[in-house]
Amino acid sequence: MTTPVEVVAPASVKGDPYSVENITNPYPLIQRIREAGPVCWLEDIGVFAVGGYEEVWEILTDFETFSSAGGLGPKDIRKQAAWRPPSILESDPPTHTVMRRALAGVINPNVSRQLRARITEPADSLVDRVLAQGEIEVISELAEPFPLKVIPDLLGVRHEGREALLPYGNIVFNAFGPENAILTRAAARADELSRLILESCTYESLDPDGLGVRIWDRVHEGLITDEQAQLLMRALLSAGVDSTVLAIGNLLAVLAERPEAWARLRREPHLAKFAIDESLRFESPFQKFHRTVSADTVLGGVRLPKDAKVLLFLGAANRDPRKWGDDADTFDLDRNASGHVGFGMGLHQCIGQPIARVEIETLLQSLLERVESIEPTAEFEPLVHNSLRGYARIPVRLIPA
Ligand code: OVM
Repeated sequence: MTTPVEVVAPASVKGDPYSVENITNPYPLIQRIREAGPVCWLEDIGVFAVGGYEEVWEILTDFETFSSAGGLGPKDIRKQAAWRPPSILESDPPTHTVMRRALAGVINPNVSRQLRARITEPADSLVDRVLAQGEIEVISELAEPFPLKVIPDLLGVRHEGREALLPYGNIVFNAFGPENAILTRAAARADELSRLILESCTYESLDPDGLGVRIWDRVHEGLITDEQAQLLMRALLSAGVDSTVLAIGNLLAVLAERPEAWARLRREPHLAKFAIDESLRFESPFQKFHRTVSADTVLGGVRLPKDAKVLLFLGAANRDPRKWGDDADTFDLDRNASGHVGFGMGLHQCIGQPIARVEIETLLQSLLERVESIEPTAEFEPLVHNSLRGYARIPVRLIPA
């Protein structure tokens, strides 16, 4: 005999997570979502929402019940066409499995080792340059230029069209939210930017010595189609720049606001890796996206009907006191932040993670060696964005060591 699951109505929560107020400071709404129960109903936008670590983890690791093929935004792209052909992150097995295998053959630990050796000098010279300036704006002068050089150089992407990378990523990540004014503004040049990006992803336009062309080897082996290879290249270019820019920005913002943490990292540089994971937990760049329910189910006592969208708050899971303790809202260099969902979890967990980590580690190490302190010179300006959290401007003064 099976015990029937007790089913309750989800608590209703007021508040629009896409309002400018809740975007610039998501934490009060996030707390109400977590405290409303395992699953709540966001009445202002008409969607189920989950902010507890356990439930976010459960959804991310149950790809059979919580599908990605409906897209990560609020509309079901199987019913209403998406703005572009679906990506690997908008797929389920068995399609996903083949695509993931093709990428896994290209991004491996060897890549990160070679990348580290290659980008140490560029990181050092970038840091020397901004240090000579003294006062800088971190996003435009440090956080953007570094991934914008590292990623296309690594993949062998031609120079023509590289200017499309940031604005294209801005469309992609904003499209994980509703069709509001934020997305409309980001998507103004969608056709032109899509064309530039797709042209950069063809076999012919890739440098034969770069990593990107290795994806095309998988076509020649018969694992994936031409179209799939182009879309996997597109995925690396979509996912690999904006997210890392904000991860670098959030880390440096957190450390600029905590001079004692900067001083300690300079004394104990082996803590750098922990600082990076703690900042990914504490200020997760990728805050929220949706999954689609594949078949009627019950989660945390709440009935979720087939085809319903569920909004996952990764940034809430990463500050859930039941997982992280009563000081979950504190940045703590002594915390073990492993298990955070800043890179997701399960089948779709960020495949570019080793690359992002090497970029962030290299830049941080270079700064720790050369910079005595980072002093904010004006209030940091938050980014208004549908799915990413970070800053548009981080004005600081760098004091040389
Ligand atoms: C993609 C893609 C784009 C943005 C983010 C992402 C976080 C993937 O095109 O596959 O993963």
